[in-house]
Amino acid sequence: MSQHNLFTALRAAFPAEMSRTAVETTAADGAPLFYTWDDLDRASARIANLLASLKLPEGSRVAVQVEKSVEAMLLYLATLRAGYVFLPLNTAYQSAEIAYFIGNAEPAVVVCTPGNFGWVSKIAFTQGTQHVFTLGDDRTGSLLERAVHHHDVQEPVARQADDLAAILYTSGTTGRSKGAMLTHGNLLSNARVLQDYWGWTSQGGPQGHGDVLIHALPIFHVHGLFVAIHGALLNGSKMIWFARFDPRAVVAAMPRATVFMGVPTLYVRLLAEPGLDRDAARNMRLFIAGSAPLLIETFNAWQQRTGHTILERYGMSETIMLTSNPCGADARHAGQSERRGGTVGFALPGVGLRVTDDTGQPVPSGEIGNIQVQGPNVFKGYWRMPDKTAEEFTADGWFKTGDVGKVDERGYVSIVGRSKDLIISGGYNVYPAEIEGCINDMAGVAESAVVGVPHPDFGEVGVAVVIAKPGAQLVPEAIIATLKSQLANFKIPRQCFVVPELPRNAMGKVQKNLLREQYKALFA
Ligand code: MCA
Ligand code: AMP
Repeated sequence: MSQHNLFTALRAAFPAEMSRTAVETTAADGAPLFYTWDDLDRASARIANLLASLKLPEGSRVAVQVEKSVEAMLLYLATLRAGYVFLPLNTAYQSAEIAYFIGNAEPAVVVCTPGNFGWVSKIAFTQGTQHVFTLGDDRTGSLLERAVHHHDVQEPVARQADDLAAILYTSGTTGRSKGAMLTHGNLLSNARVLQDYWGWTSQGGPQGHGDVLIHALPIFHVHGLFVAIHGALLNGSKMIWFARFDPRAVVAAMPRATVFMGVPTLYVRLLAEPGLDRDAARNMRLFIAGSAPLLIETFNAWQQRTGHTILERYGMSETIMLTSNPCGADARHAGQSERRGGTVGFALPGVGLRVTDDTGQPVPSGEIGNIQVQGPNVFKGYWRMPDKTAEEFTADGWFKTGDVGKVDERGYVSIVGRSKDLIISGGYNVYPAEIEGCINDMAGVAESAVVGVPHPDFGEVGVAVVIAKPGAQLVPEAIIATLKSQLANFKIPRQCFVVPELPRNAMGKVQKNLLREQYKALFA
């Protein structure tokens, strides 16, 4: 049987010299920690063999909510090896959110932090999960205790390109989160395109072994889990691994690295670091930004401070990467090599991208419309939601991104807005409908609206505007406190206002644009 397991392709790219350092990091006590390529291979084999020993049904989901660690990455690789489906969960999610994901995905295995075992295992066992393991960020927990008894050699389970590799939950503009189903073929095809497009190299670099990636993003979303990890592994590149983003430590690591990936907030925070200058960035080859709009001010400031031009790219959980500014000259676009601030570059090779009006007709270049895409990177659909999946595709098979943008005559794509009601805060997506639902359920609330307003650090943050029921007395701080007990911290509005009425149009619909305008200077 042909082998399309993504792990097999990643493993084939490991360098012949398996004793070389693959990951360099710092232990919880501050001591330096090194993992060789051999360590990655053998440790992920042990975990894969542990998973195989559980005799799980075909297509089983392995849901994981743990702090970032190299072992958490190994668990991802092990899940691929064993042929199961990886389901990463943001560590900020609270019990009600976790209960929904576990109930919806019905994972056969759940892995959580030792500290959360009590409540997570209760939810998991109630929902029918058979196996709950723990994994701490200091190599503690039952997962590794069990894995150590398994063999350190494992043949990756044969997978077809169309078989599921991961499910990533993304919130919906209405209703609950949807699980985007990504296949081995989606992930590998996109990783290979990026390997070529971003010029990953195994030559040169500060240590002579080619590119070295600074990995400072969380690993429960596309950016840190797929774009960054696949990029490094598929090139046999070392990673300098940070469990948490610390701007000073990242600047200190730059002379030993060549590639950095971050959401715009990371760039804003790095620019606030006095040590960031041309000398610190002297060995760097590529700074990549995405997940949220990069302000032109940040793009320009970075150029001035470091002499490097940030490469901005655009993607989604459902599609992985869609467009990118050029790394070198782009052959398909008349040799264009300019990274243009305020644009997300060209559609990647193999990605079809079109801009349409609301009737679905393509608009001429330069005109604004809805962005639709297709390609081998586009997901298989939403987990157990065939109707939602059908809604998000056009009759001729294009995926509706919900982003609004334009393509200029040279092929550069710009995102100018979103037709979906979404706030992107520090690179995390926040769906106002979910927050409004929680507020509307509170006693004394008649109605609410949550809007995104500019924020110097997070790009955008939410502001809640609430109407009380007649006679009810609402306290904004109490509303925020209740939300904090229900939702992940990044979803909590930064401010809450109780007002007598919301602006409405003739149809009675709340005019969120007017609220955004009213509160736009709150954090200026
Ligand atoms: C933390 N807080 C936030 C956020 N993160 N609030 C809003 N938005 C956030 N993103 C809250 C904390 O709960 C805390 O609240 C307060 O802000 C201060 O926390 P701080 O210590 O400053 O935060 P941090 O721990 O330093 O985290 C900031 C961060 C982090 C490093 C920017 O949010 C982060 O790693 N973001 C990256 C997200 C990412 O990887 N996105 C990629 C998605 P309190 O004080 O009240 O407790 S993939 C994707 O979008 C697509 C596919 C793509 O194109 O890549
Ligand atoms: P997610 O569902 O978390 O994967 O977020 C995907 C969304 O992030 C996209 O639909 C865009 O709205 C947004 N996004 C990602 N990259 C960029 C970018 N470079 N510029 C503007 N928006 C972006």
